[in-house]
This record gives sequence, C-alpha cells and structure tokens, in this order.
Amino acid sequence: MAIALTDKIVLITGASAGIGASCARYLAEAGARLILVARRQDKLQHLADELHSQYQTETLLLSLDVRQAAAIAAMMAKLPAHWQAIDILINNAGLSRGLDKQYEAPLQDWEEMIDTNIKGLLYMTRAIVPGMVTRETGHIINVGSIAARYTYPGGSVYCATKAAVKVLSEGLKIDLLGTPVRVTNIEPGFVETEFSDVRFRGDADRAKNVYKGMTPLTPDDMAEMILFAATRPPHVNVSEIYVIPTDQSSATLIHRRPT
Ligand code: NDP
Ligand code: 8X3
Repeated sequence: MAIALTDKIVLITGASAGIGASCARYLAEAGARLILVARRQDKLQHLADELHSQYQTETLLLSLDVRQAAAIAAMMAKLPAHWQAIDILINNAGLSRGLDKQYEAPLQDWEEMIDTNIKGLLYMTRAIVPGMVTRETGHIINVGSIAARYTYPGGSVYCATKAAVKVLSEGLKIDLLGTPVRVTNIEPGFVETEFSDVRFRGDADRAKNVYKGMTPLTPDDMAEMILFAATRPPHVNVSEIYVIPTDQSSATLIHRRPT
C-alpha cells in the first residue's frame, strides 16, 4: 500500500526556488510538515505563507548554507522537539557555474559546485540519517542529474559533482542495508528553473537560450516523480528516476524547432 505523507516531516534543501519549491507544494498538498532550507529567507517565507493559506501546512524555515558543516550540525542539534524526527530528507540544493573548459575555469566556480553539490549533500546526510536509522524509518532523496550520465563541453566539474551524487546515493543504500531507510537518486534532464540564470550569473538571454525552441521539464514534473518515490510501500526502494524532456535524448542532443 502506498505510504501516506500526512504529518510526515520532510526536510527540503534548496526550497526557495525551482524543483525544491515545487516539491514543497506537492508535499504540502499531501499533508506533510515541512522544514524548508535555503539562504534566501524572504523566498522561503513567501512560500510558507502560500502553503499555510492553501493547505494549512506547518513549516519550519531554516536559513542555512549547506556548505557550512558546523552551522548544519548546530541547527540540527537545536531543532524543536516536534521537528526532530525527520522522515524524508530531500537533498536538492545545488548549482552549476559557467561553462568553461576544465583547464581554464575559475577555481572559485569549482569550489562552489563541489562544496554545494557534493559536500553540502554529505553534511545534510551525515546530520540527519543517524536519527532515521535509530527510529527505523526514513528516506533520502538526492537530486542528481542527466549530467552524471553524459559529460558535456565545459560542464565536466558540474558533471563530476552529479556523478558523485549517483555514487553517494548507491553507497548510502549499501551502507543502510539491513535498515528500513530508503535512498533514491532523481536524475532530470533540462528543467526550466533559475538553474541557468545561476550558471550564467544573471545573463538572462544566455539562460533563456538553453531552452530555446524545445519544451523543457517543469519543476512540477520533478516534484511529481519525487512524490511518487516517497509514497511507494515500505518494501519498495525506488533507486533511480531518470527523466528527460521528450525533446532531449542526451545532455547535448536536443531537438529544437525554429523560433
Ligand atoms: P534553482 O536555481 O531554481 O534552485 C536551486 C536551489 O538551491 C535554490 O533554492 C537555492 O537557494 C538552493 N541553494 C543553492 N546553493 C545553496 C546553498 N549553498 N545552501 C542552501 N541552498 C542552496 O535550480 P533547480 O531547482 O533547477 O536545482 C535544484 C537541483 O536540481 C540542483 O541540485 C540541480 O543541480 C538539479 N538539477 C537541475 C536541473 C535543471 O535543468 N534545472 C537538471 C538536473 C538536476 P538559495 O539561493 O536561496 O540558497
Ligand atoms: C542540469 C542539467 O544538462 O544542464 O543538471 O547539466 S544540465
């Protein structure tokens, strides 16, 4: 039987935009209580207000940079008692920076991607999964990418971070064997969010061009997949969900119509 999410506690990193914000909406509709994590508190507050008025959702907003291991540990240690038993962790916070060649890219871009996409995901996992093991219930949903499967020009460090997410998801499932805690890796192709604006540091034209003449996935498409994985019966572990737009067949093979 599918799992009901009513009153389950779900922590979503990167909930202030894109896929994370859509997940919050879908999970709120399913009755979950939400811990929303991001750096932009104004966006989280806006989302929390929307969810409260639409679904009476109980939310806890955490202003956290997932690259800060000590801040994560401190925040988790002082979670109010009725928020401590986290049922689902969605490790979604992530970003890409630039499309520079590996031998030319600014070091700072690498640090940001590696620290956020790999180390941030690990810090959150390390802080939250021990409680799931003790309580004998839990689910970690990592947001990987098509980039783990196809390396593309100028994207090698971003692709490496998402290949790491794939390996870390597999490794976590191996380490959790014998417990009821589940692990899922979601691997989307193009999803139209703030992702490309962030990659190109606010160059809106360049960001828009990524999706020119094709129909990308929406954040809601991904939230629907995440909700599906989260609601499978307890004996079912959805390990990977690889979803691409119909107009895409690899990271670089895109069908574009004249515009
Ligand atoms: P968005 O840029 O729309 O959202 C990214 C989210 O991550 C924001 O909420 C941002 O919040 C948060 N974030 C970034 N850095 C940090 C940090 N250091 N600490 C806390 N939160 C952080 O992009 P998407 O929704 O598209 O991206 C979500 C995930 O999906 C990422 O892991 C991305 O790699 C992955 N993905 C995206 C695809 C796409 O085509 N869009 C395809 C495949 C995977 P804030 O800035 O407020 O902190
Ligand atoms: C985001 C999708 O193809 O831009 O992970 O890397 S892609």
